[in-house]
Amino acid sequence: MKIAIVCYPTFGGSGVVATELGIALAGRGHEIHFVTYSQPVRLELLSNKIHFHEVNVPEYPLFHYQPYELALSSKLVDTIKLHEIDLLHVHYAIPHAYAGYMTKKMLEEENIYVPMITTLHGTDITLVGNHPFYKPAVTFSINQSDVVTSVSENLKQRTMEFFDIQKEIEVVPNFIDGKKYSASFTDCQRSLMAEDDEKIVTHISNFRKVKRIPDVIEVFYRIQQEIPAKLVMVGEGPERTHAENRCKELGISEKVIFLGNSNEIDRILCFSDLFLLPSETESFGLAALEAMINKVPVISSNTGGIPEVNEDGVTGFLSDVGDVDDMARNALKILSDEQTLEKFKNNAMISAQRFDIDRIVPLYEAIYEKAHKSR
Ligand code: GMT
Repeated sequence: MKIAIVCYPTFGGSGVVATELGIALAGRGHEIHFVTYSQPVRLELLSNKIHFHEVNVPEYPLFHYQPYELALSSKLVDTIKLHEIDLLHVHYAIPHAYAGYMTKKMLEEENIYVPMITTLHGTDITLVGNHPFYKPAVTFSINQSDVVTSVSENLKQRTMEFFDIQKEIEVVPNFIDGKKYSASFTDCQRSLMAEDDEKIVTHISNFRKVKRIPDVIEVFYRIQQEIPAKLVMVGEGPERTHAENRCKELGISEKVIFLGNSNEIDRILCFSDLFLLPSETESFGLAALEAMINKVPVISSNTGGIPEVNEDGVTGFLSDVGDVDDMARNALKILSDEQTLEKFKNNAMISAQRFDIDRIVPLYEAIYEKAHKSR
């Protein structure tokens, strides 16, 4: 099939999932057209099966806010007509499902019918989408999608609670390419980050409030009081400066390395012993899954879709949101004993295979086939 994928191209779960999905679909013979405002960060290789169409929004001083939805839907109409696209898959409801609906309507004027699949990722429902200023438009565009998918059972339930949804929501979990990771590094270069006797604890996120970055620091503070350890912080966002200051106040700056955004997540996870994800909420927790496939156990909050990924007592531990003492206790249970650490590492990698790309991508393909047939 010829599929247009709309996503956010920046670092962030929904863009990563959309990009990896497009690459996998291209590998399975589909022709993929990414339509977004810049080339997705994980899209390294363009090929005759993967195309990128940039949405440009001309600046005009009259507009206080430049109309991205207008530019996106116009670009989609042109791209779909020019490349005879069969299907539109939008990731993250705001404003992509809204722009997608307008695209469909414009095309229908020309007797072109293109089904739209909307994948809900999390904050489009739990944080942003249910704001009263957006809610009617988000409800409308979800209901107008031909198929709606969500990345976890929990996100599906929350969507039904928050919005008046008339459609069935299909759960298609996020996925990971196990082959890519098993083929990765044999030499993890731990020495780049830590001394031989130190454990390496890692956190990766966009450093927004919802990630509870201060909890990451508090948990690590307690860990390093008991065992030699380093904390590797990967990502950029509004909470970073505050976190760096807090490390200084606690006198642990020497033990905490802030790396900023990185394209080498697997290289970093390769030398990590433990992953911290104490988020306020998380529809899925793709970062936890990426850690797990790299044999890194996860200490997380018990919220949203995280328990669907991190198995309590098996691949890591779950604690109440904000319970940093419990998180630190659990972290030490794993890190203080080599045998326990090895057991959790193996469990994490085995459990992550539930979400292997070869299991999940066919679920999307089946949805595409069905939507295309019932056009
Ligand atoms: O976590 C973020 O803030 C980024 C956000 C996104 O849309 O890029 O992530 C959401 O989608 C990811 C991919 O489906 C999920 O793994 C994350 O759990 C989800 N984030 C939240 O629900 C906070």
